[in-house]
Amino acid sequence: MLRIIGLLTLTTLASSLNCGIQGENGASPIVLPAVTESEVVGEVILGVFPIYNVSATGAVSSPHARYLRVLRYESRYEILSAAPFPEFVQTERSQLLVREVIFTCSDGDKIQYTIQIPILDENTEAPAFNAVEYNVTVTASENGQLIPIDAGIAVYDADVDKSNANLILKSSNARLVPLVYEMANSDAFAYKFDLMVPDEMDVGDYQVILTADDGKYSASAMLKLTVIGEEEAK
Ligand SMILES: [Ca+2]
Ligand SMILES: [Ca+2]
Repeated sequence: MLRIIGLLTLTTLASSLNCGIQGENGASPIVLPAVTESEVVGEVILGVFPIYNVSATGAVSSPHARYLRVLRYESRYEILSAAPFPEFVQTERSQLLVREVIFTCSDGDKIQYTIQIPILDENTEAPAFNAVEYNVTVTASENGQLIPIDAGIAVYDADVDKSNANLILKSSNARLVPLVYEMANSDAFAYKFDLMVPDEMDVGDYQVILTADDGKYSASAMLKLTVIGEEEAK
């Protein structure tokens, strides 16, 4: 039994070291240095790998293939950007660009490599409200409790890393306190923006400016709030 295991190990090692990228056997991904999304908007050489004894290369089918271009020379393999990285980050909603490639050795053996390029999201997307103006009517309460206002207000930030979409939501009326919930959304970070109104707010019409700030960009919307008395509501 021991002899068989030893033989298998030797065979695997021999075939995996037959050709390919020098110093790499394909067992673990090759991770290139991280780049920030705005760093690459045109063609840039991202990595140069010395190769040996390679007769052909072929990319494994990958949704990321269109973002990268590769050049194989006799003794090196180059990987270049083919599309702007902000486009990659936004479209794929990912910060890891992956390319898998199969090298064919001159004797027909094959070896597969995974190359990973971390692309760091930057704060490039501004917050956005789902409307420019909201209208809502609430009844003044008699019992001293706070009344949550649900005016259908939602705010989105399409950045990919949460640190670039951590919104601070405010109302211009200090007596209207934001009540914020995070919502599930695959295209952007999304927040439901309700308000708490104290019952002692006088009956009348109020115009409230709502703002969303991500630390770099901000957006605003108008809330037209009407407070009516208990009698009026009946
Ligand atoms: Ca971004
Ligand atoms: Ca943002």
